[in-house]
Order: sequence, then C-alpha cells, then structure tokens
Amino acid sequence: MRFYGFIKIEEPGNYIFETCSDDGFNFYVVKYESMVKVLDNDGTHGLRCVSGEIELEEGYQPAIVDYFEGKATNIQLQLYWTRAISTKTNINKEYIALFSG
Ligand SMILES: [Ca+2]
Repeated sequence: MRFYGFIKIEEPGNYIFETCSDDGFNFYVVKYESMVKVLDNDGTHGLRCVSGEIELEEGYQPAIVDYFEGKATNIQLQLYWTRAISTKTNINKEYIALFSG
C-alpha cells in the first residue's frame, strides 16, 4: 500500500531516518520534484532495521510511504528520526585500520 503525505521540518539540515519493519517498508521524500528513496527495507522479511540520511529544507516536505505485509502473523513498523549533528567528512586515517586477508 502506498501512502502520500507530508513531513514537517522545523529546522533545515540533515536528518537520519531509521525504520524497523516486518515486512516491507520504503520511505521517500520528494525533493526538486523527484522521489528520493530515504529508506529501503523492501521485500518479505522478519523485523529488520535500515537507516538513511537526507538533507531537508524547512517546511512541509512531501513524503511517500510504501508498506507491504507478507505473513500477517508478525506485523511491526517503527519509524525514527534524528538530526545529523554534522555533515559527512572523509574518515581520517587515525580512525580506521584495514588489513588484507
Ligand atoms: Ca510480516
């Protein structure tokens, strides 16, 4: 099922959304007249969480939600958000170590 609506943004900036759903759930925001997929948790699955980040302007932003229920024995849908405190940067080499197999 597809639902159309709005999300109210009081402060512009980057927002991190997270969903935990059973089963499928996709979340889109319409930016510059294009659907931007923020969360992709599609398909048939048990409770599974995914997150995504998007920069949003202040105001009522058009939002679209797809929800799909596979087995009706287990139904869960949670949606969270938080403001991203800063924008993404390159990871400094002091903070990451990788070794070849
Ligand atoms: Ca289910």
